[in-house]
Amino acid sequence: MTIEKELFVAIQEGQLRAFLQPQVDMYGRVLGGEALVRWQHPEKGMVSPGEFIPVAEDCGLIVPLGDWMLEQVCLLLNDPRVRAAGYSLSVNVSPLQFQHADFVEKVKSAIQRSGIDPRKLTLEVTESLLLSDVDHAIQKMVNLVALGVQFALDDFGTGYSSLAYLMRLPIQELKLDQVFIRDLRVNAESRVLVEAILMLAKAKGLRVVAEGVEELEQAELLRALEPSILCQGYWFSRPVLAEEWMANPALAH
Ligand code: G
Ligand code: G
Ligand code: MN
Ligand code: NA
Repeated sequence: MTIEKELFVAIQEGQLRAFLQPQVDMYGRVLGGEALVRWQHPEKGMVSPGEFIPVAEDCGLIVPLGDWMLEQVCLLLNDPRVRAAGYSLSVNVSPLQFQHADFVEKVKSAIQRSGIDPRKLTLEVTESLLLSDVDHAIQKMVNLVALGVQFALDDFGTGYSSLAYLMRLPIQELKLDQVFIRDLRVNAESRVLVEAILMLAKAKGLRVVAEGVEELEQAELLRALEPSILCQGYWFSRPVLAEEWMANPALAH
């Protein structure tokens, strides 16, 4: 069987799993997390999305996969433990999924069916959204923001778009790409870039999440630069099976 066919079957037969990676504030409190898909393959075990997301994007299966993840995240947000803790959850939205004519309706109906507070749902998009019709993409985002949903710009700082262009997007959050965090302590240039991005975010009233925080020193540096920053990365926790997280939400240190 080709991987496309296997993936099709996997979606049909419920082999996908939602994992969550916590996002932590400067006091070590978990405020929410990012949902990341995994494939519980009957023979290969847990397959990483790096191996099948590109395939799903090429063959269009990213649309049903993305629908499923959105549904899962709404279910999780509806969990009484998540509600009680006030967590926000974010989910990755692939360009093809976003460009789909039904996307706004799908999000709207997922919110209505689950009865969640839409402000707790963040859609992570990348600047590749801007490769097609920009005005149309912005209009769609505006319609979703009107529903109460939040937008995060993922992998911020690694793309090719001009800042002016990016700042036209109606987003509420920037996700600092892990390349900036990786050598924050040793590379003065990375640090200057991070400081500049933090200033920009502050001026625009955007929340910032740092990705790929693997060491305490990185978290401390980031928090010294911007106390309101949220950190996500292996130092706090790897992505964990959503059900496991629910059972023990205070996983991060
Ligand atoms: O979790 P991991 O770091 O292995 O993820 C690898 C890549 O797969 C990342 O770029 C991540 O954004 C992407 N990814 C993970 N889960 C999803 C998902 O549910 N939808 C989409 N579109 N991408 C995802
Ligand atoms: O593309 P996106 O930013 O959505 O994907 C995030 C990816 O980063 C996921 O695949 C996740 O598993 C991975 N990740 C999360 N924390 C860390 C970390 O601390 N270090 C590294 N190297 N990768 C991480
Ligand atoms: Mn992401
Ligand atoms: Na990212």
